[in-house]
Amino acid sequence: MNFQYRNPEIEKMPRPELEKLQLQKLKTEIGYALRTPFYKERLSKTGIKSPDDIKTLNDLNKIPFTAKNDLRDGFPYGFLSIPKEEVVRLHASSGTTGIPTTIYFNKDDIKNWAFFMARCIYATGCNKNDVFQNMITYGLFTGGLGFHQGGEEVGMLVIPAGAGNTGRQFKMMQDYGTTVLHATPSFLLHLETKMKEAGISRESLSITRAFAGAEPYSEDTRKRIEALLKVDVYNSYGLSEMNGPGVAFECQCKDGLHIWEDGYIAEIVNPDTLEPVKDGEIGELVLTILCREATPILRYRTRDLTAFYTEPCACGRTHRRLRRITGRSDDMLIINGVNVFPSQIEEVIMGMKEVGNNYLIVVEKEGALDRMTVKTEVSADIFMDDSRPLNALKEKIKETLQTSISISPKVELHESGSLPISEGKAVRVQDMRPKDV
Ligand code: DLL
Repeated sequence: MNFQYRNPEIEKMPRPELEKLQLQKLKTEIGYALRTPFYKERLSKTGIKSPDDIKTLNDLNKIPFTAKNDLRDGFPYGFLSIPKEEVVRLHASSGTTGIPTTIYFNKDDIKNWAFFMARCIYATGCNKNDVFQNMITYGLFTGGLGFHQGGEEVGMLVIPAGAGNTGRQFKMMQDYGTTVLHATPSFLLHLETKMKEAGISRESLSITRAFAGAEPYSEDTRKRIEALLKVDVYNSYGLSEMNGPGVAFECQCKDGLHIWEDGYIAEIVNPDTLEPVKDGEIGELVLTILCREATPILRYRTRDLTAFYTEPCACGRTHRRLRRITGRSDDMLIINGVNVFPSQIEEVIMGMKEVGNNYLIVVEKEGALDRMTVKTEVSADIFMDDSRPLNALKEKIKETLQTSISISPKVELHESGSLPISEGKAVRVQDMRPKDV
């Protein structure tokens, strides 16, 4: 195979040199962190008062983990390390409550993000001759703009298509001769179903590659998309707290995701003991960002479960590979790429006096897409045989959820006391999606 490298001197850097580079960047990042109210306080307790207190990469172990709740508690500016007038952008994702996790960027941070994204895209064999249709949400979500900047950096023609509307997507693919797609894996499968329904022939399209990420999927799903759409599918991993996409990506070997270790320090720990797992064992990924000034985040508990590959990759890159994410160590659900915590739904419905005491969230597959149903009891003084107030309540729940978590689930109302009660801890989520990861 003919591999291409965007930054060969870094991508194939011998590990001792790579670790030296990490140490140097970690010290710089600690300097940024010490300017934030949050880390100033936290690091002072560990005796780290200046970047020079970090002598080796092992000194990272002295720093406590950072959790999503910390980011929430620091909302809105507790993690900001630069004056506000130097911030040029923010992105945000949902937290466990209504408070979003907000990440700020200065101009250089945005450039760095594009630099890593371009490296990912290039590693799959793309170049400036490609036409790249970015079929994912633009906006506060990082998938749209993250890939957009990376595509432009590679020099591809980028179509900011955004998510949804398969009819329009096919039209653009045909009109502009799209060669590369980016979407969630569920949307790629959905696209294929719609393609058949619309009678669009695969031969009328020029697509060769697709980037798929933002939600977990199995190797079987990858193979299925590849067979149906006749494209090479590359797994793409990232999270808003670490910029978004561009953290880890598959190369042309399509066997594990290279994590860019000049941009991130990756650790894998046992989620219960928080001790490092043995090399090759599954645990929770913990990340420290080395490429952002405005919002430094150290030892972030991603909650994503994965393992390091122990063998080097055939492509010659020295940056370690992660296994496909197999699940999470918390209860976050990902519905068609949108992150949702059950607690956010609870907050919305339990705030309504017409709603009773018990509820259940059911997630299923409907065709290729995820479908969420919120089943909730109504309060005891509502009569189930009067449909007008019931329909109004359904609409109210739907609209409020759409506004607060960008998901419009099916809503089912049940008589007070009729939903099953579990004997132990309440079971609030029934995830019926096939678990083939
Ligand atoms: O999903 C960033 C992204 C956009 C990644 C586009 C790839 C493509 P968040 O919305 O903050 O950011 O969600 C991050 O999504 O912690 C994982 O649980 C999950 N996730 C992301 N990529 C993958 C993947 C973006 N390839 C959360 N496989 C992460 C499995 C993934 N899970």
